[in-house]
Amino acid sequence: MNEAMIRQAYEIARERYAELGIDTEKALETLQKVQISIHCWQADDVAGFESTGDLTGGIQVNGNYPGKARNIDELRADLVKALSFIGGSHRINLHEIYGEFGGKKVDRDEVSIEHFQGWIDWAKANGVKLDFNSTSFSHPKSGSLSLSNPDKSIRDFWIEHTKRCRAIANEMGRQLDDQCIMNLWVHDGQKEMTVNRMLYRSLLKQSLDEIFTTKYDHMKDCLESKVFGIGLEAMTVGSSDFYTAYCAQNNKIVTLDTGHFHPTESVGDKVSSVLLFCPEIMLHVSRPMRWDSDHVTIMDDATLELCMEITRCNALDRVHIGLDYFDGSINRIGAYVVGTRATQKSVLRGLLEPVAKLSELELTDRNFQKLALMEEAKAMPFGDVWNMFCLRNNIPAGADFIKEIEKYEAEVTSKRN
Ligand code: RNT
Ligand code: ZN
Repeated sequence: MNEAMIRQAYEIARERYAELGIDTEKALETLQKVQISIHCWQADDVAGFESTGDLTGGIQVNGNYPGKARNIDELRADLVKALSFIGGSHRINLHEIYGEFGGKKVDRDEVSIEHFQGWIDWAKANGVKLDFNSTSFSHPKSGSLSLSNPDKSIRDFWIEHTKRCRAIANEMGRQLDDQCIMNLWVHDGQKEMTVNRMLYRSLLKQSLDEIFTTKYDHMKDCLESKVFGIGLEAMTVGSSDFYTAYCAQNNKIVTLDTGHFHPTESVGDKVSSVLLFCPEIMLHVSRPMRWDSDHVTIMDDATLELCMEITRCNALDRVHIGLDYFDGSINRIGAYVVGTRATQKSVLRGLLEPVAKLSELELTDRNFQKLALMEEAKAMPFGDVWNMFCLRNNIPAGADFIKEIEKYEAEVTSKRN
């Protein structure tokens, strides 16, 4: 895009927003500081570097688009490429199965910091921070129950795994001088009508209590619920009620994955409720289509509602924004860039909302006026502010990144097989 045109359009946009009482400079400054936790697993369809086994645990990747990352070097190169089209400084969210195992079999209850030192060094060199996840899926002991398994030996295996992951996360946070957020999602559930709900849930609670006995200074725990997984349709042990209550009682961070609720539930609506009882929220922004399909995030109504709710609650410092989608049917670097930019754009839309005016109208019962202003706000030139964000970050504005990704595909990813 033409730089002079971007500047000119921005000046007009700045004045138009000022008329509504909004300072676009302040919005850009805030957006600059919003870190997105970018999931490493879009690059290789959640395969990881541990084995060549199938993806289990009720999640599924669809599509066979050529060029997925086959090893750690390719995955890192793809992430660096994607980051070059994303303004601001961000975080990379790793799963335990993405450790550097050097071709050796390192079982999940044997993993330690040595397998992630390379990632920490890479993060330092590339100016990103790290977040982490334990991995209970895609393993011979995954079955349908891990931390809630009535078989103590299996439960203990996953407890040991999760404890080790927390220690790794803490070391990541210490070395990078920034709290590492560790997410815990276990697929535990049942395919069929379940009679032992209380048993599984009390075992999960017990396992979590044991896992969290160690206190760390450089990591934070977050817990992710889900409504159901493929093949585990009848019940999920770690339901929304379970983790919301657990987090409220134990001062833990709630992870809200936008694909993990009933299709008509609003995740945006949950922000204020959760923040009144839990310290912080971690988001897994995704795009569920009919089910938890993990389509690439776009600036749709659900994402906008969620991001605008964060800014309305003035809670950007208590909500960590992470992404969680995996689409194997399109260019995967493109998937990263589209989803991350869409999330940033949605946050920007929130920052440019005339909240003070809308709030006053609502509190004084001027509801037609509120609705009218909300509608008109949708037609404000937010794209001109967004392009300025891109320009200042020295990244392609508008759709200019498309041809750059095509070039990387022609030169790099298409040559993988
Ligand atoms: C699964 C959860 C979970 C995973 C990742 C890979 O439904 O959303 O967060 O997507 O851990
Ligand atoms: Zn998730």
